[in-house]
Amino acid sequence: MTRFGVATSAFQVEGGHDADGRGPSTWDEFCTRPGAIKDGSDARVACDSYHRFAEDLALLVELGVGSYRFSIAWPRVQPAGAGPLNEPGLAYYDRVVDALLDKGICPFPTLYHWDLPLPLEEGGGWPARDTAMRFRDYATAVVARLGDRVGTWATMNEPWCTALLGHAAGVFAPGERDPARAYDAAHHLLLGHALAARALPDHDVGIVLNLTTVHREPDGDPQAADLVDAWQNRLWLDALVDGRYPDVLGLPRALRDGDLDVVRGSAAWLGINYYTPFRIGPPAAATGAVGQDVDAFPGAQPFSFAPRPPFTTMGWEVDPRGLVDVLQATAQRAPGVPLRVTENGGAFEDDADRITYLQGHLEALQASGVEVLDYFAWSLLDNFEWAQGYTQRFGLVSVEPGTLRRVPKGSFRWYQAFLARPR
Ligand code: IFM
Repeated sequence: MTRFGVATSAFQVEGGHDADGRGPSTWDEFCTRPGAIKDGSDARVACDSYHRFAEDLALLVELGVGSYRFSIAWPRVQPAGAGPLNEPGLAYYDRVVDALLDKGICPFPTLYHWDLPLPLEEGGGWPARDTAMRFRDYATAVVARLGDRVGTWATMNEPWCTALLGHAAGVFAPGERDPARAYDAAHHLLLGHALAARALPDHDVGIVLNLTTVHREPDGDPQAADLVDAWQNRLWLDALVDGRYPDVLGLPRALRDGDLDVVRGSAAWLGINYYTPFRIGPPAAATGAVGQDVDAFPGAQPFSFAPRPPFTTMGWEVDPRGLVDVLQATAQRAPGVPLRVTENGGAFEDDADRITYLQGHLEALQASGVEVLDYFAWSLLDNFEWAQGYTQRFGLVSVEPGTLRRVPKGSFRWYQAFLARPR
């Protein structure tokens, strides 16, 4: 039976950017770059969940969730990215875990949701092999502290975003545009996940991927469709399931003998973050239209995306059928590996659209026939949406600018009623 929850991530909600010894992350630095964030904002305060977790907890209890997916901020726990741990930072997560358990809510932590400690970025970041070892050590230290109460861990959230949006398209931290380094980063993210998972044999350690369906329109560019699918889906699944990389991508320069043996079979479960399908249109030369992140698919000639309405305010197509397809495809690709939907939701100005989105996707979840252990709606709160700043509202709860007062939306009440239904 599926357990239902909600999700957030540390950088997007916590704030407290320099509280109790937290150090800067690569995203803190990225936010200072002119033009990097759409509304010029940053996440120094965000929703201030670091100081207001009690309020968030009360919302979780009121909502009636069975689990809460949150992430642990590496720069809060180990500001240098190596060496001594920052006790007050770790103590915060200790309190979060205890408070959730006390209310009967399962804590579901992710160890890395993009906020790399800045000293590690400056030392080479994910394109450098050492970062994978540092992640293993950090993960081991956190689990040593919280693992008596938390059995299931996610290592990485959407490594595609860090590697490809961060190092090829340059629209996410660290803002680099170098495809070869992006592929090295992808490899080291997988290696870091696998080293951590293998160092924690007594825990249930998985990874969260943003997999999606890739459709080629009748006039769509076949080479682009193949490359998009390879970067978005096959790279991660081929490595994790079969210990290889897709032929069309070649091999990362960073690959060393034995690495893929470590990666193969290292995910005890797979988390799927599903938001939207990709429809690949004609080469851009034919349309003049280039999708904003096409550079995140190195090797493809400029091509266009052809999303169909309705759209979220992110410009993402709403297509619940895509969730059915991605669940069925992943279940087939990774037989026997337990699946979770670790994020699903939509950014809308009109909350009625959010309800329609959630309802459609929850029906799709059921219709897929695939066994899914957990489903997490994204997100509990309106929060810092990365390069989009505060312009996108994914929350079931709005957060008033200035006062940071939490105000549940109609979608909160709708999900609350859904959760209360007997199953
Ligand atoms: O807000 C993000 C989250 O951090 C990762 N998955 C996608 C969400 C919406 O863009």
